[in-house]
Amino acid sequence: MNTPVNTSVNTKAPVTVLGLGLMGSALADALLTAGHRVTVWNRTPTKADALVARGAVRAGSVREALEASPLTLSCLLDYDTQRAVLDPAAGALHGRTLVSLTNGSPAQARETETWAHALGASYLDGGIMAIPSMIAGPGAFILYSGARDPFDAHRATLEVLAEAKYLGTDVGTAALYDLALLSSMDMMFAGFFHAVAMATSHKGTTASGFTELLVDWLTSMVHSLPAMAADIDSDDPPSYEQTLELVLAAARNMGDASREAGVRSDWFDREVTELEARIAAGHTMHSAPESVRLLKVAGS
Ligand code: FVH
Repeated sequence: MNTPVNTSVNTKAPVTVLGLGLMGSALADALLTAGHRVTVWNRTPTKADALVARGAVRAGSVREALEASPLTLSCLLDYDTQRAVLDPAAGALHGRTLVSLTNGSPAQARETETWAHALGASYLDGGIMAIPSMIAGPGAFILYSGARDPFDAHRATLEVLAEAKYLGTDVGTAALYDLALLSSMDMMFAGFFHAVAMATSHKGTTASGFTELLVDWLTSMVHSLPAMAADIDSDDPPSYEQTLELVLAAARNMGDASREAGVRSDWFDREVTELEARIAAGHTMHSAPESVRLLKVAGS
């Protein structure tokens, strides 16, 4: 983020960025690099210094920031912070577009859309599927939902940040998919940490050495997901099933091996209890559709 940008060639659409944490700074930096006129605001103004040195305009207030551009990207800690920041200057959103890239729930996205529309503003909700260093690089994508018109109008600008994937007019969809994807990542990392804790109880085993095996294993397992998804979508009998007895035996073994390795076994202990209850209730088979069905029942 060090090279100054020649702002005389910043002829692309003006954009405002609210929030210059790690992610907001990366977004503003990418827009500057792409030749946009970027106005920035942050609660702690010094965080804008590097961007201003590169050619960004520092707004003295949130109102000034909103008035500087037809499009504002908000990348703040959470929705409560976002509302607290925007409320005092909300009138300036009239006739403009707000895109929230702040992480929040589908209900918060819907509430914010209603609030923005009442102000005469267009609103898109976004979910960033990247870490700051990935912005404007390969592999990054951002999910958007909400009215189609503002997405089409600002798509070229949004594509500067990351591939822009539009999910439809139900404004809560981007947040739902974002958090569902994050949940899969969280559980993958939890599985990784558990596996490394087990494996490194073996004298001489390093996390790095073991992780080579783990990556090979998880990569091959990822390829089984589309077939499972097809089973979940279908009313036909699943293409792949295991007996509950087999799954229970494996869960017991993983719990026992965890304890022998001096590692917590709570996850497997709970799984054993649930599997025993299913078997006691007369169930015999385990499949992907059944796993999803049980989760949905537990949540309702
Ligand atoms: N960083 C990441 O990898 C993830 C990737 C996916 C998307 N998330 C979401 O992006 C939002 C911002 O994340 P961030 O990484 O920029 O977060 P921080 O570096 O912690 O910056 C937080 C900004 O929020 C401002 N802020 C916090 N509290 C207040 C407040 N009460 N009033 C006004 N602004 C506030 C903070 O300001 P300051 O501390 O610098 O003054 C930063 O600008 C977030 O939703 C992620 O879930 C990032």
